[in-house]
Amino acid sequence: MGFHLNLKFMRKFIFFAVVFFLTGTSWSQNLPIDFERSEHNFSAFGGAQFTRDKDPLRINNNVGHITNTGGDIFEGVFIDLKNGIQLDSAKKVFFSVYHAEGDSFTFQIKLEKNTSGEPDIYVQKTIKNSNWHHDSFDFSKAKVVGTNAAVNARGRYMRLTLFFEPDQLKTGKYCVDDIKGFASNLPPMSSVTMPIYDKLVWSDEFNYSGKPNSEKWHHQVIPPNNGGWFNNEIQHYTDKKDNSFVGEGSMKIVLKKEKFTYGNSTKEFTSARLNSKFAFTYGRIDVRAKLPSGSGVWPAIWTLGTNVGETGNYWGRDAATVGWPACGELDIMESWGHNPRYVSSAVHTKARYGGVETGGISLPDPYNNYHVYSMVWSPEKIWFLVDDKEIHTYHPEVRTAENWPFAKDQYILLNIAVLSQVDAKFDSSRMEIDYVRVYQKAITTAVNGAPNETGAALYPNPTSNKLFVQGMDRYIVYSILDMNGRILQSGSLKGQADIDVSKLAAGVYELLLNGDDQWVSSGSNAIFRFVKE
Ligand SMILES: [Ca+2]
Ligand SMILES: [Ca+2]
Repeated sequence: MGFHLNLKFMRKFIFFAVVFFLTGTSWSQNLPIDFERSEHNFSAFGGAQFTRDKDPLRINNNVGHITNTGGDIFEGVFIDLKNGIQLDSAKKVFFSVYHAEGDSFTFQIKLEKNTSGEPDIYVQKTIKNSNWHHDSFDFSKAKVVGTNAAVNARGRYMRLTLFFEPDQLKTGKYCVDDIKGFASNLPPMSSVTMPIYDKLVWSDEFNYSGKPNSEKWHHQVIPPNNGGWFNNEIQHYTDKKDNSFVGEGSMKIVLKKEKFTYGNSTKEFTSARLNSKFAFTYGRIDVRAKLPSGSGVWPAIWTLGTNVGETGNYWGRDAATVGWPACGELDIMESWGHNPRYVSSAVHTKARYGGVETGGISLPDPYNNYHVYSMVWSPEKIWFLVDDKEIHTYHPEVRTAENWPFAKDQYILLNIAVLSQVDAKFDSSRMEIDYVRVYQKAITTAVNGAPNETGAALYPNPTSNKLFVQGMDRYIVYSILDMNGRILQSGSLKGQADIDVSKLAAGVYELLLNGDDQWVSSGSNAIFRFVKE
């Protein structure tokens, strides 16, 4: 729901997303890439061609041959790495390149995490050698694709893309060999599976009549931006029953054409914006709703950090410590009337200067039919679902204060905004919400040595130095969280593993095990609560 993004940047972002959607996934394998094995096979896009063939200068050596056909300014080749390049301690990626025509050329290596949440990065330079040129790129001085901002890259990158003469329509023949870097020894990202949150902790079924239950909902009516709202919205929000009421099993939020004055500010439309008086960290939220329609009409089901300093919201009174987007914003469902029937989900954080990570789906008729809009929010990854179908995920590999403000409470917002392109004949439209349900995990209190339903066992409990985890035969990722959901320690385990907890202060903690379905039969995570003495 947040603020509008830079469209130019977004276009470039969309372009890359489309390219990779069309070209699919190449064969996964590991560094170094020396083209001596058949799996060292890149996928070409944008008109480029790739073959694995003989070195033009040295017999008995195979190299990658890339031909630019001049078909697109972003023609290139990419490969998906099985374990990725890790840029935490070692920051350099080594390579050899060769230009058949012998002219100088610009060479770029772009790295992507293949998970949303962090920008793609690149390093490039102009190379003048006519022979093989052996060099390295320092990714501590990488640039962000789209903004060209400098960044000291960290974490694991899974996709490696090569551009010769990027941003230019140029034909040419190039060779590449011996791409080396620090291969990650972490287990593949796919081992993080969706947790099952199945204990209902808060809900409103709207099985009553009248105003929304004031024990559960707060009306946000004070316009925080000089008498108005952000994003050039042209409504006031009210707590009038005309704009929000409950009956026949659902809550209605009604956007109306109606002159309304708040303070000195008069607007032509009224609507409602509700804040939940309940906030939570991690869990699943399901909202079953029918949407309003019309050009310029902008309904949203979303969450914000309770620490957002915004005048008039329910939580701002006590908890405001940061602004937007540092508080974090999770858009479970947004829809814009100018793009009918399309619903999308997005994540806003400080990491992309408030920019968004987004994904969506077109529904046949979200106006007359109920759909369930859901978010599953775990300590590592967030899934957005429509009718249980995944439409977007957010999974930064290295979570920082900038890209992951999501280890703190968020509260729920339900509203309809309206933008100036609304039809002159627009009269009113409404969102109907059948229910809002929040689920969290039923936590296993680990009994000393007794396996839980996933087959894992933890002992001793309480412990002073080490926790032994037994019962898995595959890599899993673990995190130790404090009771505020903050991750204090994480890593990967295999076999009869132990975790050093000697540095933790005495207290109660949770151990989260992100198994895969080879180990955790339900495909879910397991959470144990343990006591450090
Ligand atoms: Ca080779
Ligand atoms: Ca209901």
